[in-house]
Amino acid sequence: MKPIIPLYTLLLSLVYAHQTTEQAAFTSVQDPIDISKEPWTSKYGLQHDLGFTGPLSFSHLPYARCLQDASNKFDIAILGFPFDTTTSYRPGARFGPAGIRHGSRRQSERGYTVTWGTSPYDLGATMMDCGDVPLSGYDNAKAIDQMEAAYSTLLMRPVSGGVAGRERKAYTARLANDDKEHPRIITLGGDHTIVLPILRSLNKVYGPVSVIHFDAHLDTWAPRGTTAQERITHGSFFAVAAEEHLIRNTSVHAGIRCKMADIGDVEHDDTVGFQIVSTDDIDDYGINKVIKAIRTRIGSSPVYLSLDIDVVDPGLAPATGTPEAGGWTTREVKRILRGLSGLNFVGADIVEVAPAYDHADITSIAAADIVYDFLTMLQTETPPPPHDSPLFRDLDD
Ligand SMILES: [Mn+2]
Repeated sequence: MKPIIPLYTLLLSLVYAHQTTEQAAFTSVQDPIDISKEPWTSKYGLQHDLGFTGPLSFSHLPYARCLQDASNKFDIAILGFPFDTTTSYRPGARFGPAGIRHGSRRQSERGYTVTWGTSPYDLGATMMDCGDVPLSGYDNAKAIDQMEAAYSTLLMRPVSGGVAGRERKAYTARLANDDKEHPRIITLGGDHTIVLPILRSLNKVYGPVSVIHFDAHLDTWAPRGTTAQERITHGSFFAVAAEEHLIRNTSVHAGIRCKMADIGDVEHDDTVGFQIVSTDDIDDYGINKVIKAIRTRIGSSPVYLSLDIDVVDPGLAPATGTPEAGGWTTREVKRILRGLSGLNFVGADIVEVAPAYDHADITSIAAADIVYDFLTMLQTETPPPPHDSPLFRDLDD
């Protein structure tokens, strides 16, 4: 029995030595693995992502948690605000950022279309998906403050200055109070209240901005409620923004068709700073005149673009919180957006995508395609001319 104890002690000391010194030494000196000799790489090359695989970044753009990682500079950022606790009807837009990214998976650096005649990925901006902001799901005041803090953080980051070999234009320096070029952020909502903290943040750089607001609803209704927080909903946030002098009285709605109390709602809307393009105006005046009306009202002011997916007909975008029948088609919205190219955009969002109500990803795909138009529109000086095809030349009218 006597040798057992020393042997046990010896074994313990060997294990201890292995854990503290030998294992560390082993991991620090191991040779790098030559993947070119491994079965996969030697036979099939790199592990590239397919359209329907890979991490979920918008359009397979580079992804970083930009709030904690400032090493990647960008000119245009995608940022998710998963927030839906100020909705009046169907909740679920907290899943919007993930849904829109999912709908973007067939998009990639192959971005040329005959409609635009260019690709957003060839126009010089460095783009990055900056992930989602971890927002409180239980305290709206805190979540709204978190959104403002996150947006301000990215808005004050230095821009990339463009992709190597491509001249990148300055867009925002001449609009900013500090004469510096600021990144432009495309925010994926979230219910529409997310625009209030965004406007608070933009105000610190640009002062009051005009707003182009695509929506079936006004979202300017007079704040009601018995607490400060109850006043802020996805139907009142623009009125709150006007109280705070965040928006100019040169703003415009596009696609309005909701039911209201009476004409008083429209008169109040005017005091908030908006004029209305109704859904039917594209039939009565035509798309080109709608575009001209919006461009004329905005002029050269710094302008923020906010697009509620419920501007699109629920037949083409059913997954939203407050659907309204009889809306614009996705194609009509995209045509109007192209016509707004060259305005002084300081940021944009798409909101109210609630994927749980979707069918076959139809709403997420539409929303992702609209974001693609944002990416191009933000880098284009003038609207693209009509598609020029040999098929249409020399045809009699
Ligand atoms: Mn809205």
